[in-house]
Amino acid sequence: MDADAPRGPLVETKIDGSIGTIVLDNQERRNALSKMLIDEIVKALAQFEGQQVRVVILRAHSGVKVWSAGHDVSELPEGGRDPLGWDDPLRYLVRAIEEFPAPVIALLEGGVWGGACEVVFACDLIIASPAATFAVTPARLGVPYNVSGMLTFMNACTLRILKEMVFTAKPLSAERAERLGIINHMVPAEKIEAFVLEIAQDIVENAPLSISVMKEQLRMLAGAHPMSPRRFERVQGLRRIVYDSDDYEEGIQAFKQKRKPRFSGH
Ligand code: LCV
Repeated sequence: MDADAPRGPLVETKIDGSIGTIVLDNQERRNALSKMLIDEIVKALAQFEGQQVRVVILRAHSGVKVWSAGHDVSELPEGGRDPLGWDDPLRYLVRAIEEFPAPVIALLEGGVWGGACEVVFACDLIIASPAATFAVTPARLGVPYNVSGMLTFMNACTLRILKEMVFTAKPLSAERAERLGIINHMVPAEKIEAFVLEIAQDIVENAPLSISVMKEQLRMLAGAHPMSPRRFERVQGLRRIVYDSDDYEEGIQAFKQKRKPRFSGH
């Protein structure tokens, strides 16, 4: 496909009763979370909010091998600038999901990579097919993940499991994720859509205001980690060393050149 050709929508959306569904629809780029794709998801969420949708299902097409390949690497800044700053589209999407006034359910099939893991972990419920996997990949690219993103991950699993995921950058299976309580349910692919719709309908039948306020309370309580300005500044200084490093540059170049990175530690 001609890279410059105008492309149709990158997501499909629909509303059935009080249930809104967003389908990631950019398979040729493995649903990489580009600014364009993220803008369409955020726009859909805003429309759903305007129409008092009571549950959102965020999914890819049935049978995908890759749910999302994570942050669009071609949009990462080349050194000298924080790659995951406040205004990065990925950060914006995570906040939009966390602040959406109704539950967002991630329906997963296929691989979830990098920043897409944070997007999924920011969702309120996660239901995955056995083929789904979760790979947290900053170390694979030499990226210094940001503080609120690490907190999203910390709220999704124990510190020891998170360390294994971030240090190895290897995919974690849906079976193990369910066993560890990282996801709510693992459901066979042929049954997952009906299963998710049933849970969504259960939620729709309850009081939306009560649910919305409990979701916001839990967001505030889960984010209530005291970090002094001094500590925050120290973390930002450490992160700058990483995104100014040769290794950050090498990670991105290696990805673009489709080769294994050779990290020097500088
Ligand atoms: C841009 C892509 C991408 C992509 N960006 O298909 O968490 S952090 O800190 O790491 C954060 C910064 C982050 O999220 O970084 C991204 C982390 N993601 C990954 O490391 C996964 C990178 N992608 C892959 O490993 C493979 O694409 C998977 C295994 C997901 C799928 O492999 P498959 O063989 O099915 P291709 O690799 O051939 O990808 C198809 C097209 O999508 C592009 C890729 O460059 C290719 O484009 P071309 O046909 O132009 O070569 N693509 C894939 N992922 N994250 N573009």
